[in-house]
Amino acid sequence: MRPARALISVSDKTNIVEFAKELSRLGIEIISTGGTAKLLKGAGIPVREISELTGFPEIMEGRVKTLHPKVHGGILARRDKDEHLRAMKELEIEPIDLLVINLYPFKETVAKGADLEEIIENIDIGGPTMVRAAAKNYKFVAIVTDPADYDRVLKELKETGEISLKTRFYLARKAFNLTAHYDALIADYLYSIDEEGKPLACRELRSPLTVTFEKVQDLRYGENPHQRGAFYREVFVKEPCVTRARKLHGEKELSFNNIYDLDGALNLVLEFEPETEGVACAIIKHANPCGVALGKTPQEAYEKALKVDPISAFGGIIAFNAKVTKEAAELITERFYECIIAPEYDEEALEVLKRKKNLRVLTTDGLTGIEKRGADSPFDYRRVVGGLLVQDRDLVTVDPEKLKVVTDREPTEKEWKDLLFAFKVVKWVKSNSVVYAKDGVAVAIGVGQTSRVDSARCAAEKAQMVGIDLNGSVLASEAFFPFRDSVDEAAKVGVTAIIQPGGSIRDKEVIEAANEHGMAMVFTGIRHFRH
Ligand code: 93A
Repeated sequence: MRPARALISVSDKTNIVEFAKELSRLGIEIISTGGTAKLLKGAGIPVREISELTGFPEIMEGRVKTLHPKVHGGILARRDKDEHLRAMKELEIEPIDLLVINLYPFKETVAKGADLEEIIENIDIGGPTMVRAAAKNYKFVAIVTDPADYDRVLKELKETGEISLKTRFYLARKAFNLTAHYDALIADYLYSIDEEGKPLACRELRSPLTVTFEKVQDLRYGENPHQRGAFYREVFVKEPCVTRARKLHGEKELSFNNIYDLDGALNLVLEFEPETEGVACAIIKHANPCGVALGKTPQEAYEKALKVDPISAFGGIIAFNAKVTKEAAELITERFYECIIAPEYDEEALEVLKRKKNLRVLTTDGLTGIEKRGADSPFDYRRVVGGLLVQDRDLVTVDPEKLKVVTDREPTEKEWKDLLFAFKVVKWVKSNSVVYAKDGVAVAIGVGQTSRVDSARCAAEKAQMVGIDLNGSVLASEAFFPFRDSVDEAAKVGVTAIIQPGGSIRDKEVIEAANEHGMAMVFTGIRHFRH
């Protein structure tokens, strides 16, 4: 296809003057809309105004400028059909062979915090209409929507005088991808507000699903080297999360598994308010914590977390809920870790961490934002072959007022503290999970066994191996005990109190076991399965 006429109408005017100049030099006639025409004319490029082509003025502040049969006929006409050619001739419709269009900046307008009226004005109607028309007719027409493609098109035009079918198909695909994403963005945004533009406290599960993702980057590979991988993020999300985190240091790119583990690490520490509950440190391996502790300082929290399982910690991911100090950084750099994520770093801490060339250091830019969690990213997605499971994220924390003591004995004050800590940690451990805790440290973590009693046993055995005494610890289980066996196991190693959802048909037997061992037991009524 040898283009004779181009219509240029762009909001993002990056490189458009250079591109148009070259097109014009190649003898292609240029038609353009208001702002674009002004810019091109200003640069000395011969331009025909769109109103001249349509014989109709741009009206309603530009809302209607290209929505005209002379434009759409010129784009959509099949050049191989007599009837189409006849209609063009009779109605004096001029063919338009090349379109250069990008759309009103809807996303950017939302991002800058504009009011609803301005946001609505930035819903492009004429642009996508032309883009879709041109993409549909790619056999005869070329549609360029991305300034990154200007060079490719120019090169081809200069070398061959044509835009090949291959390129037109490539451009058409991209064009439909753009309009599909653009409309999804609008729907996504509108589902996040009420009719007056106020953000909704929580979104509903929508049908059809219109959550928009944008590609951040390709990754070196996926979970394994033979799998391709890429990283996408939800568009309208402001809460502290790994997808918004900023890398401050570390030459190596984040990997698929790094990002997944960083997510788990950050979720866990964000359970804890630094001011009221203390500094939390979590060390994560394969999405599971191998060390979690609270401390008065990051150093203390880290040291306590590390002691639990120093072997597993090798090559792990570390997260803090508070500013990282130099003292903590010094200790961290004594060992090999992949990544660290925290709201902030002392300047000196950052200098210390930067000595490790491959340690990726990430910040949430001061955000701890526990209260904001889930506001604009309320869903959890699980992929199954051929489909998608969608659910609310598990953002529930227990209300201490609603806890039920079911044993003869009440937990002591110290036990209460550890029980609540352990139940927050166990939420982020893969099921079946149990967490033993003592003095604000998860002293043993039972991870992902297919039976609960195995999780309880494995964790206790591991603690023994490391030389940790579980005597006087408490235990949290993310789901109810189907039998009394786990309670008996816990008693053997000296657990004095247990927290669990309750709700088993054998609750009575389980409570009896706790009473027999002189334990306190608390029911939360909340289950935290994590598959
Ligand atoms: O307001 S619109 O929805 N109605 C139209 O008829 C129309 N035609 C082009 N938006 C329309 N456009 C858009 O204007 C293009 O998609 C482009 O983003 C923008 C370029 O406007 P200007 O050339 O005035 O800067």
